Amino acid sequence: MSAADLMAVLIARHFRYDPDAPRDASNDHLVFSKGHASPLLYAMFKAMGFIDDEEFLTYRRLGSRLEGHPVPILPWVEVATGSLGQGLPIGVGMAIAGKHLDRLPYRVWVLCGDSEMAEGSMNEALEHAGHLGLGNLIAIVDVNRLGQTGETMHGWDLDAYRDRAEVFGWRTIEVDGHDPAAIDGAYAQAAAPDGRPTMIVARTIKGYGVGEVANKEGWHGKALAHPEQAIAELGGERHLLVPPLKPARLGDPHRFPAGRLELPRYPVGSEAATRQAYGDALAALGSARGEVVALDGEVSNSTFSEVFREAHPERYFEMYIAEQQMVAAAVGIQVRGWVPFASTFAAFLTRAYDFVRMAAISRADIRLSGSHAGVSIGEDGPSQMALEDLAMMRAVHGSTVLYPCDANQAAQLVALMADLTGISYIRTTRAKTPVIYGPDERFAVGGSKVLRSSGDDQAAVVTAGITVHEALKAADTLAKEGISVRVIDAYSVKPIDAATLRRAAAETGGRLITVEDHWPEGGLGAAVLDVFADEDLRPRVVNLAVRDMPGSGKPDELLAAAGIDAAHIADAARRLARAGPQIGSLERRT
Ligand SMILES: Cc1ncc(C[n+]2csc(CCOP(=O)(O)OP(=O)(O)O)c2C)c(N)n1
Repeated sequence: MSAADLMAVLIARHFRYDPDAPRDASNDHLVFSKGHASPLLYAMFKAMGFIDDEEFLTYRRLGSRLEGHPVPILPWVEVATGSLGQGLPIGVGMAIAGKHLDRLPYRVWVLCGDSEMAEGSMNEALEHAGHLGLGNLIAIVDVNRLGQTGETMHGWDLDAYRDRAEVFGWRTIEVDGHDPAAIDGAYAQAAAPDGRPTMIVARTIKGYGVGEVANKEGWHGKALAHPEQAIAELGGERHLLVPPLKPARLGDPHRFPAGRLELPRYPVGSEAATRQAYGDALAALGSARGEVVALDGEVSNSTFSEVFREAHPERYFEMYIAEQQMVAAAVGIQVRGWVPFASTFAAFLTRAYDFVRMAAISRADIRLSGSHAGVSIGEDGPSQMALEDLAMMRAVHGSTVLYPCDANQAAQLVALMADLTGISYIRTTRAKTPVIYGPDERFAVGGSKVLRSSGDDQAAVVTAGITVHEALKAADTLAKEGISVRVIDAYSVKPIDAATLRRAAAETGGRLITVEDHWPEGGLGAAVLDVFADEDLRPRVVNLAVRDMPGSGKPDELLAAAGIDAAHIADAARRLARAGPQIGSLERRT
């Protein structure tokens, strides 16, 4: 109710939108950063004629499109909100798409709560929007003084919000959020671009218009005790229809040139880092497909997204050290059909995890690249080592998790990612690794490669990334001792190649070793165990993973210290070979 007047004036006089063509490039965009104000959003949909009373009253019921917080299963909702502090950063992404990619003057309106302005991500958004001069972005801050449990840090001190925005280069307009004429004037001013984003700082009253709750604490998210009285106070039952203003046709969105895909080719036997291959492949993909866009968190010379930046500077966005804003921008950009790849050290993606989680709820298609995986980065020490990223990314609904071991494989997987839906993640390695696959070798999401096998394998080593090379060394050593082991490169950690794992379990008498440069929780070993958890017959799985807190050291030293190098793999295989078959009854199934 605090923002109802703000939104009423918006839809009646300023918001340009064609509900019959919600993906039309000429439409304005509206994001409810305060997603919990969904009753207001759905009331707007009712007023604009998108939904009827009957549907409105299904609010929050099982199966209803009108969930407690907005989700894009509704055609007029573009991104999910409800985790506070996300709508404005995503709006920044949409505004980037408008200004730099589509190059169309549609506007992005974002309704923010005052309490959510305390989120660090809102400050990232303010700074980026100011820095980029996103004149197409209008934030409306509903300063109703109250949050969920009491007063916000700044109460009705509107200047606290205004000053902060102005420091970041925003134009600001303070307004009485219950004075329609003043609101109308503020929107008109905001819509006249001056190269700066605009913040409308509106003084409002929470629960406005209903005496029982107006400006009172303790009513956040609660149902009214006397709804009939409230309806009477608000002027009685009415059925206003306020169709949105049709947008003027803004023209065709800008398109970047496209050509043939020519992925980089690395000679077998040479050495190259998979992070280098990420950058090389992304640049090649950018030449082939004009819709590919790259973002990076100020480490492009480490992740190698700098190769893309040099090749396609107009489609590269430096997000500085603001990982939440980086992922949010990717989500906002993909709303308009662009294909974003965002990269940073894998360890620092943890910082943006809530944005990744929400991106899945947004049904967003984004691609993430995390470099510097695991202890193998060496001297920089554990603050830079990603040791939980596989677990984190596997846990995202509908995600794809890829972990290449060589440059040609990495390049092919990057190309595959462009056409994936949902959240896809590629984990890359700092060190150069031997190129073992030819440039024409093909890989598939859900696939794996069996690199060593015989009819007499006494164990199977399942691994991915840098430890594939350790496993190959171990297999060669063991072969000289007369012990053959199978080596499986499980580069698709999710979905994992369950059929190949089942076959390996059956053909090695149930003796599997998983090896990963990651904590034992939630990574590759866990993915392998998941395959067998509910099987009648389960193999024994030895999980070699990083178990103690690593320090600095040479990569080889750290792999050895963590127990995931060739020597440790060989030891584990010898033990299993000595132990004999672990599940003889597996034969029944094979
Ligand atoms: C990140 C996050 N933290 C906490 C919450 C729980 N929560 C929902 S609404 C709310 C208060 C929001 O206050 P404000 O942004 O001022 O909105 P308003 O008072 O207008 O409802 C809180 C803390 C949340 N949804 N997201």
